[in-house]
Amino acid sequence: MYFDKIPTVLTADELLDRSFRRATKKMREKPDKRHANEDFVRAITQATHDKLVSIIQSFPEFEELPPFYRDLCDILFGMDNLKKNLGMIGWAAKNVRDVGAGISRGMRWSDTQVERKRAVARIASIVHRADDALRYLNDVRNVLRDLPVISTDEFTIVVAGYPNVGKSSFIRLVSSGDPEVASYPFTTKGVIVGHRDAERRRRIQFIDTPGLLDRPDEERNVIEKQALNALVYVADIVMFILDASENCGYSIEAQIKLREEIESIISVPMVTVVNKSDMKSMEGYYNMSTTTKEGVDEVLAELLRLREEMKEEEIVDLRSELPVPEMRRHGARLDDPTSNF
Ligand SMILES: Nc1nc2c(ncn2[C@@H]2O[C@H](COP(=O)(O)OP(=O)(O)OP(=O)(O)O)[C@@H](O)[C@H]2O)c(=O)[nH]1
Ligand SMILES: [Mg+2]
Repeated sequence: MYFDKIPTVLTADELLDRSFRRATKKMREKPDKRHANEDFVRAITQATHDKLVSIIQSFPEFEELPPFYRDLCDILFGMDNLKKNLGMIGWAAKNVRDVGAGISRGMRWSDTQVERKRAVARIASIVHRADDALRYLNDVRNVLRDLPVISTDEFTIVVAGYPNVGKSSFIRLVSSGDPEVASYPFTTKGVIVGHRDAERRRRIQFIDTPGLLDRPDEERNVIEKQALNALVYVADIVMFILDASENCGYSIEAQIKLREEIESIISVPMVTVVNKSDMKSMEGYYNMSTTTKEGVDEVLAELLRLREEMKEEEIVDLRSELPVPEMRRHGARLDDPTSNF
């Protein structure tokens, strides 16, 4: 994963405290009384600079992440915001280095306690100016660490639909995913991953998404945008759930309109399923109830059938792209001694 190794981002005070300790320790190891203050300034400059640089390096290159994660980071934090805050840390690192180097150079002629104090104060002031950015990046780090790990190798079924229609109930029933289920909309606020074992130790990845409303893109909230992002980038199949009973609080017409919109933006097959069939079912669709479990096996069977079909298509596709072997094209036989091949 890209995000699980990012260490806690220290606040300005914590960072200065560590740099101080590192510089003091270094001085104790190499006591050179003649240049003690100059060496201390050099050491604290180096330690502070290195710590700031290591923060920048601990974050991934956001623009170069796979599209799903890149857009997710943009949705959650805003790419410009990320760049601005990382840029602030870069600014602080460079300034600490320049100021520290400048002051320590001058200390060759006047190695005084006063200059040493001046350097420490200047460095502390620069790092404090980056304190907001450091705190912000620590919040980012905490969110990134909890993002779901989405595999790009596993066959992926993304479950979508209006809020409160039973998406999470389905995911809980058929996979290892453990999303919260509740009787109010927008219970699921991010993308949640579950797995189901399939043949030959291959797993199917199920992705639960937050509910979507049928409304223009610019009005969609951060929660909805995450759902769309998963649909567009990671789905091999989209399973769209309708609630014909309208117990979810939304009309079936609005739900069907959303279904059509989703179908128009994705390029993978879509399976539409009416849930809560214990209350109301609808002709022309798969019907199921995650409460009574009626119809759930049939829906699963259809998803697996589609998956098989897609695998076969892939094989055919691959075959048609294979170059026809030269020998066959010329009608030559391997065991033909007169053949030039
Ligand atoms: N009667 C009935 N209720 C159901 C069924 N499936 C889910 N529910 C109920 O519908 C409500 C919403 O279920 P969730 O699984 O949280 O729905 P969701 O689509 O994940 O909702 P959001 O995360 O808010 O988008 C809960 O109170 C469930 O108990 C069903 O088959 N029959
Ligand atoms: Mg949910």
